[in-house]
Amino acid sequence: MEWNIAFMGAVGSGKTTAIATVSDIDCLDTEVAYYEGGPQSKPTTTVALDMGVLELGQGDRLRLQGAPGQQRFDYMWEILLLQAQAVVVLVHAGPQAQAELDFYLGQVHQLMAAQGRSVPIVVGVTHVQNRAVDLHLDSAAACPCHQCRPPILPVDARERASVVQLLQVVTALLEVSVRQPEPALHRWLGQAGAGVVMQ
Ligand SMILES: Nc1nc2c(ncn2[C@@H]2O[C@H](COP(=O)(O)OP(=O)(O)O)[C@@H](O)[C@H]2O)c(=O)[nH]1
Ligand SMILES: [Mg+2]
Repeated sequence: MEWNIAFMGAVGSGKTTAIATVSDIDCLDTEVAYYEGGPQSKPTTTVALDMGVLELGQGDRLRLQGAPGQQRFDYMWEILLLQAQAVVVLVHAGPQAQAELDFYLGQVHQLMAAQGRSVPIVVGVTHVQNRAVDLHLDSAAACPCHQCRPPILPVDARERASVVQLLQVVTALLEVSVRQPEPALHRWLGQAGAGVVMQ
């Protein structure tokens, strides 16, 4: 069985790094130098996608697909989300984190709704080392139903164990969504307005 996991998030949030850190194959990446401008911390940017594979054993694998962070490449977001069975949203810790989270979660919910689908989402907060970081981010506001509350975990995209831990949460949610197909559950929760937190 193969599962496509889409990595979304702003430029510099760690998508390319996270995929390269855990991939069992040499990653395909599409890094190019900025034409102009760009953050000082980062000389290149992803223009199409990152692609890695995490082998789960017995022929099962996660295909890890990183989206470009820049909004001008948002046509790639739609293509990757069309194929995704789950989504990881990476957010760079800091004062802009909630706005980034709202924006990218909002995009995921919107594009999934347009496809009539809903998939498990996990949020990873990167760049949290050696800092007292407030992880009290709210992942519920971005979905119109206000019931979806994707789990939020700190992650170091440079450390294999940390990214694997994040992906274990993703696969656990995938297993649940196979047994209880999430679009149906999502619709039911939205209609019922039940006070149930769906993760
Ligand atoms: N300290 C720290 N640096 C990170 C982390 N994740 C990524 N980086 C660094 O941040 C920079 C941008 O990461 P990159 O993967 O290119 O971000 P992308 O634009 O989302 O693909 C790189 O120099 C990474 O080494 C993290 O969790 N902690
Ligand atoms: Mg990248």
